[in-house]
Amino acid sequence: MSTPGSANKREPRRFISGVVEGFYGRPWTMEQRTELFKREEKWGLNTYLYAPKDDYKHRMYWRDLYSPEEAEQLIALISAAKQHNIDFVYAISPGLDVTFSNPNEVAALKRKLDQVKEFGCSSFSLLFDDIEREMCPADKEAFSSFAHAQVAITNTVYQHLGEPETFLFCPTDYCAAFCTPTVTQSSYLNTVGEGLLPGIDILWTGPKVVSNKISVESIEEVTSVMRRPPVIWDNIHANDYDPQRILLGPFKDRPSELISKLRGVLTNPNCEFYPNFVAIHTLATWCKATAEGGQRDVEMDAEEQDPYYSPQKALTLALTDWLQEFQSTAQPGGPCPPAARLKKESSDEEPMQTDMGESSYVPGPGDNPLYTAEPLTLEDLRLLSDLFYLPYEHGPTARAMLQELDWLKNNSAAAAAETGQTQEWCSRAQQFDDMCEAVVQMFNRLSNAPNRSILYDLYNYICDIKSGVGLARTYVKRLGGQGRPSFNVMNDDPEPWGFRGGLSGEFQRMLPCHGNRDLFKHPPMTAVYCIRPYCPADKVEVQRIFREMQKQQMAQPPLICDGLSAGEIPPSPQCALVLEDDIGMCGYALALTDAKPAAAKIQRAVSGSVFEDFPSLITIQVLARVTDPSPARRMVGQLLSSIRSSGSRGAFCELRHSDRRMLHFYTKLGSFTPLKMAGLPQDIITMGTGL
Ligand code: GDL
Repeated sequence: MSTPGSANKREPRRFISGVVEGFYGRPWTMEQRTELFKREEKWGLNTYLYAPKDDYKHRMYWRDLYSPEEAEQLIALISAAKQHNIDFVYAISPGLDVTFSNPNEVAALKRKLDQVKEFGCSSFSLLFDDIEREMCPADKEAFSSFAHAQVAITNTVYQHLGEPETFLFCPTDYCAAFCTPTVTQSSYLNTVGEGLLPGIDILWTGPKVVSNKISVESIEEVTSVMRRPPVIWDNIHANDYDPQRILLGPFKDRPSELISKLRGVLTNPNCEFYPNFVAIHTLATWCKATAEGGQRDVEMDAEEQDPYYSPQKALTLALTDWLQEFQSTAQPGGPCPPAARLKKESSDEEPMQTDMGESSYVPGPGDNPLYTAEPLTLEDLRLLSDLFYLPYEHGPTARAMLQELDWLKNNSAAAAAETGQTQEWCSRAQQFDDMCEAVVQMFNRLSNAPNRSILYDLYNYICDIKSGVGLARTYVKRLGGQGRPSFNVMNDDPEPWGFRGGLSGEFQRMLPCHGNRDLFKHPPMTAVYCIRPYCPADKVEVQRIFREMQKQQMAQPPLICDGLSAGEIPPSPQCALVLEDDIGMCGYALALTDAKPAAAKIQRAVSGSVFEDFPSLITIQVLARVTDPSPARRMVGQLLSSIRSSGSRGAFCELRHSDRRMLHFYTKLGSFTPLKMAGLPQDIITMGTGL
């Protein structure tokens, strides 16, 4: 039975803040969740949204009621949340297979939520994220749209449960990127906004699924469409989409001005429970950073723009507290404190080596000294956080390391060819080596820390970064002329850690440009580009770009590729792409898998051996307004991959000496090197790459 309308008489509702366990993969344990409630209470957060994607009865078997054993656990959990003043919100995701128009389905949903209500839960949530948008025939018949179907079932369930104080709805279009054509014009979101009863709050992840920044303007926009301020489901610290990443940087790039414009923020953090200390602690600091309640920060760094919240300071606060936690032995698998060690009996949870009973071995004069663990430091944790920072940003030390490696790589060959590496090179190589050593030391001290629960959650990641850094370190040593040949990173017969990443790594490396984006070289950009196959109707635009670019160069002597750009020679199949931005076409990339006929056409003499190694030709032009080199790089990558599939052994390009921009571009690509060709007109350079 419903208890109508209570939403209207309520006091101004408190800002919802806390954690959503909403990731894919292994759910947290009941103990971890109880620990979470303690932390949330201590740090001033107030909500926990139970939504583990891979929990059977949350999503896949949403209709199934809980067994007596499961019920007992949930009852205990809900009561633990209450004890710590945490609002336990039970979420259910029926969207995989629910038939909205079938009364039995609605009844099944009510029955399940009634059961959870009996466990003591009073806050609920219906989630429709990550599901098919297509309705079944029966629903199409009953509802004018998917949004109408979701609104109907949500309102029914909300009223059935007595209009709970907290009731959250997650739309299928839960971020701006999913809205078609735009947030304001999305008919889905407008229907949801108009149709959902006012006491129901709506979850929103921001501009994207994992939002780099969330601006005040974007929230004002979505608020007007939803007819209520959203509760942010923040995926900034989620890592379920990439098994090589864990996010240990501070909550960031959400201006604290947002607090007064939102209904709440719930973070959906890393799958590993213990490393979420930083994610949750910094979110809690952010939540306190209001103009009314917070201290205005008078020592604000020039880079920081938020007067009430500094991510760097929040991070230091979090890491300082986290350091204490690493010292704790009060968890399974940790070493015994010395006094307890004498009394403790062996337990199943203890690793073998700590099960030493009362052995307090004292080495003799000629014996090995005992291994002594150095304590972990705040600097170690700062480094750890820098190495595993945020989805779109590496921490300062990680950035510095990448920058140094890049410089050492780019400046080594020229210097070494003459008199060996310069003094500057050597001293920077040494500094790089020191930074790598700090990572190894951090790894050692972390592995020795008493709190094994945190360590085990972090272990794969720190091992991975230690190996990655180790490879880079060996490479720099080799550039500097040190290191045994067997250390050669490019060894013909490496150990498996010399070709890392498994099958997935192999797939990535096979894709053009390794199929990846390095954050260091390509920080998130704001312009959106589209690369699509060339079609005959594009000929005029391609010619226009060609002429525009030609204006800036001498047109004589002609290049082999000119006929291609001018539309006189058609490109080979699958070998033509165009680049567009929001203004229009802004570049193109064309190729011939066999360049011989085109060379003959302009009577260019090219030696047979060059055509043997590099039978194909590519040309690319990008207007000056495209300052980001990555779209051009991606086009070249895609062309080379098509040329390779045609069976060609290599490709070349021709450039004029005066075309500094393209020269720089091809040089930076790394794969193209200058080709020596007799009889080439003086101001033309040819560069080639094997495939
Ligand atoms: C998502 C999923 C979430 C997942 C996250 C990160 C929402 C609303 N849903 O799209 O379960 O953990 O991405 O991969 O964010």
